[in-house]
Amino acid sequence: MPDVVISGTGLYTPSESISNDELVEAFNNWVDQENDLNREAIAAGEVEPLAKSSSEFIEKASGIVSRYVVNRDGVLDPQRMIPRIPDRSNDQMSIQCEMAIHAARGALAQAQVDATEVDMVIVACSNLQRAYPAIAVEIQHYLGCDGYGYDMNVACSSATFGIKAAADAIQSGSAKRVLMVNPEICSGHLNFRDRDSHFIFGDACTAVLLEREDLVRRKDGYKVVGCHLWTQFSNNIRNNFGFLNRGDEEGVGKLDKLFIQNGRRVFKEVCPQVAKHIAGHLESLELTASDMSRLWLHQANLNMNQLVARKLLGREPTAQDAPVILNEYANTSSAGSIIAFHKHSLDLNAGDKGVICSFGAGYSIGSVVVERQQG
Ligand code: CO8
Repeated sequence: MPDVVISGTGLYTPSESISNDELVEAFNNWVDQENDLNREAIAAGEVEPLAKSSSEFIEKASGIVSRYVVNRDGVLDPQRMIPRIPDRSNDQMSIQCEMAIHAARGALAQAQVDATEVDMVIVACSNLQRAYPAIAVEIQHYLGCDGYGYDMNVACSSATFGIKAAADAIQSGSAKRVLMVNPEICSGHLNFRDRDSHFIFGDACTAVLLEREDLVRRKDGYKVVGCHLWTQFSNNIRNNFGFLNRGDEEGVGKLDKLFIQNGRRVFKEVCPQVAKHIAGHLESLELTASDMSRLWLHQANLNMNQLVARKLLGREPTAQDAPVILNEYANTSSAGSIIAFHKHSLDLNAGDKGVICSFGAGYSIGSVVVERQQG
């Protein structure tokens, strides 16, 4: 079977961002308005007053300091708290396609590959803006790629599952060059009026170009040493939004049609599983954690990443061991581990190995062990 190489990565970062303080101010203004509206019922003990959010809590509980968003005004307007994303006509490029094309151009340039040489496009992300046609086919059209494309969704693990699908396609001979993109507009499905989760997500798009090893022009890319995927059903992270919602009018607009999670349970159940998953994957490749120069982990929670890295390495991880980008980006779902890889992979030497690992709803975990190639 031919080897597969990650020869390029790209990142699109929206131009607008929101700091914790700005987000908390909007949330607390809304809380004041709601409590004022319910003043009498609260005084009579019939209604519990809503509690305020705090920047200190957010940074301490998650490590998040700010997040990029496709639109900040709509999110920060206490009367709305939903991003403003105007509909586009069918003749215009969709917003997810536009983000993906920005990120894809970066990956193609790094790999010195022309879009016409790509013969497969995979869009792998948590939320797709429409049912069909597939966003991947639209990207294929606007970039001028050959072959075929499709969309897939494994929530936060979409990118690593997408890399596995791309590597399988190349190794089986279905494709030679695969563009795998992760256009995540998490602000679209986040309840900015939920104190427990309003701070968690941000928007971004990543792109990864994978090529058959004998075709690469950029010689110092990363060979895919192995991929390992795992899923187990859980309701602890869930979103019931879908095309059947209109079949029950009473459910339309209810809070379960947005992101909901039991964050504590997720933290407790997923962390040990991730460490076990990576250790098992490395063992199957006759490697150990000490052979890894870097862990590019899913970026959901700083404490979570430190716990996973500590369990794996058996010591306190340094910033070099497991780079963090969630302070600036928050959780960008499937894009997170790829942003970490994109920003923190150029300094490794030929022969150095690392693991990209994402985890999230499903539950799902995907790990990709990679090795830096000689330039
Ligand atoms: N401000 C101040 N205080 C707060 C706030 C707030 N905003 N929120 C909660 N508190 C209080 C609580 O009321 C509680 O108070 P008390 O102790 O008096 O009861 C206290 O703080 C502690 O609350 P928690 O136990 O909830 O806090 P945690 O320490 O557990 O931290 C986290 C909460 C940060 C959510 C943490 O549990 C966490 O990060 N868990 C893991 C989450 C995770 O990784 N999820 C993965 C989801 S992503 C994914 O799979 C993709 C989904 C698809 C994306 C779609 C886009 C929207």
